[in-house]
Amino acid sequence: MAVKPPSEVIAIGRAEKIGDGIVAFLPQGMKAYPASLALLKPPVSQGSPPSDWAIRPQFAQRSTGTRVTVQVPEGADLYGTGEVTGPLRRNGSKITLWNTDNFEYAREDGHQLYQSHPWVLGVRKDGSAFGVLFDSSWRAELDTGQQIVFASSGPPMPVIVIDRASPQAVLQGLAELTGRMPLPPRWALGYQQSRWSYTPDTRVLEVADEFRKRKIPVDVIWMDIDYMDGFRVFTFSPKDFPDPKRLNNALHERGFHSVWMIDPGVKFDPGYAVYDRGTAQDVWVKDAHGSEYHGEVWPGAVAYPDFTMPATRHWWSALYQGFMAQGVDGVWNDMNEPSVFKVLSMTMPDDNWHRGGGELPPGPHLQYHNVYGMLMTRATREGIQTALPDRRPFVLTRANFLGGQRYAATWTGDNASTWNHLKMSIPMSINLGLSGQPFSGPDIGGFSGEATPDLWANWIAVGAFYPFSRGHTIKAPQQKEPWAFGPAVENTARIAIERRYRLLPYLYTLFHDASMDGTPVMQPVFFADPRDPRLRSEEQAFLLGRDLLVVPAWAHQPALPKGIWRKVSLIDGEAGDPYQATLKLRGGAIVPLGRVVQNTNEESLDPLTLLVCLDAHGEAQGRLYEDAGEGYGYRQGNYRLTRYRAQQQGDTVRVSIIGSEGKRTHPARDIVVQVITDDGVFSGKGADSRVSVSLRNPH
Ligand code: NBV
Repeated sequence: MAVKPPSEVIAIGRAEKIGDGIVAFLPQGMKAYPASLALLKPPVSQGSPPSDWAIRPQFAQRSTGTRVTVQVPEGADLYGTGEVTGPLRRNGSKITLWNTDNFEYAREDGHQLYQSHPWVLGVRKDGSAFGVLFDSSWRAELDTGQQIVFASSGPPMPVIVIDRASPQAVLQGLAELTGRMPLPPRWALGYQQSRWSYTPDTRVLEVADEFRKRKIPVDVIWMDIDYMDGFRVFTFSPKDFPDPKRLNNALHERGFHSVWMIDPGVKFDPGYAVYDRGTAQDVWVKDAHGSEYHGEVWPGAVAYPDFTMPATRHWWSALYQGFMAQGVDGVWNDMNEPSVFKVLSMTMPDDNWHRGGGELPPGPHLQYHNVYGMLMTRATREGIQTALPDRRPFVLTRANFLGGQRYAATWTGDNASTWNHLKMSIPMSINLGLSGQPFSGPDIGGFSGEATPDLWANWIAVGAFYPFSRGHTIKAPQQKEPWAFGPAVENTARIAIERRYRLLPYLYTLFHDASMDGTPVMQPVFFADPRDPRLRSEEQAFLLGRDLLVVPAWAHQPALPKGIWRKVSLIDGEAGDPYQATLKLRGGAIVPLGRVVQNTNEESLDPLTLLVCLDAHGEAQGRLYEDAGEGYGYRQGNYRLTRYRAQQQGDTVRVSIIGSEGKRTHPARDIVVQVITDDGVFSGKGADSRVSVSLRNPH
């Protein structure tokens, strides 16, 4: 009897250039590029790849699925691979791509979390870079050793390789392929406060008022599952949240926005309108025998919408019409791995059946599990967009997939109040950014367990600089609001959050950049100099954009990029606080700052402050992006992107506008320029776009 070889090589059937420095490889037998959930649109061939193209996948068929191997150029450092625990540098790691509700990251040591990104970024010794995208949603193991091995439980898939001059350029290529994060509303960049749960509605307002009373800036308050009527999605508890519209109005009056949770599981409860209508429209995931599948979650038995079906997504989207009409501003999609209680797998069976439709073929859960959350957020986003066509949707999701930045921001799930999880949060968010998702952050303070005042203070001091900055906690007696740890920690929190608010004009400019070309907001330090081998593993310090380096107070002796980096101070009092992260400005950069405001509804840019750090030639440049902060006027050109230049001539630094874009008129406002030098900070003021600063009298 012939023994089947364990692995049969499949030749490359087609290799096609599909972009600048981008080649798609199709295994033999694959006639056309199949429907892709990761890609924004089907790739279009631009002819043959360059003859010297170096990185090529090798495909093999195995009894258990498909194995793809890619040789890693000698000395290359690997990154990306999505949301996983462990070091920033991914060489030598093994992860499982199978979205998993992973409380405290305890399962599989956190090598399998809520999201899947079949994507590896490589940076060669010379600073040039490549990326490998395995275009498959099936369960897979991703091994990033001497070679990259992607072992999928599914059929052969296309593999796309990007090869460009720098890691930044490779990430732009990833964004060309998988799409960009749409520009969020500006309020979503503010500090946000959550807990499981603020209930009843009066408690929500108490917390909101407490922030205002204590003058701690904040923009958003979050409603976790307990606002619902018996955990039925799209309902409100008649006892605790009898009038959500009134609550939202009251929050809006206080300058807050509100985000409310919606889970995918719909209570199996004949008589409950959402369940009844879903059943009538036949939207549920089926088991292997074709019956409605039920799993158990918060409400007890639930049915799960089959988001692979266009009709289901349409039905789900329509549910947001009434929901958003309650004055809800944003939506939080949780439990969408999908999570199922009381089963070992913690999710639905592999052979449950998704019916697909449109471009998606029908298939088993094993195929669609990893994109369940992404398809849910796609429908959520579309629903919000239809309900509130003039607003920018804000969706936060726990589960997602490569390309999911098109639909939702993300947080890193149920972390713990430990030092380890605080430290890990930085490489996790950086690697999400290096996997296409610029808008992420962990639960500040840690979700589960008790945070000591010291830990919480350290966490908020750094947490103010995550792209997504939200404090959250599990249902437990401990309060984790900024004032819950006593006056000293409250002061640390106020300073940290005020620093974020001063930086919002810069942050918003970075979000604008990310929405244009996929450049991450939070960046690894090696982005400052991809050729410098010392920076490749730095994972405590990080960059915000190109110009600002954040060094946590606990990060001892991080490797810093060469060149001029000068310490800057944003808030009086920060110097005396041992918890605050050190912020360093790059020589050659101008960073725009606003005033401290209590929320983003307040005008913060009069005066506009420009922080200047001159390079060795006495020059610096920077940009400021401004628009209405909400809505789509910016797409009609109603924005302003201003470029500033500072030049030293003798003892004077002159700052002027060297270009601007957009129809938004140039606002009449004061400009304060602060030039950071080794001898101190020199300031100047001006009413218009030309400001001179004398370098004779430091502050
Ligand atoms: O809805 C409750 C929680 C939520 O607070 C948390 O952020 C999610 O990650 N949710 C998980 C469900 C229960 C977790 C034990």
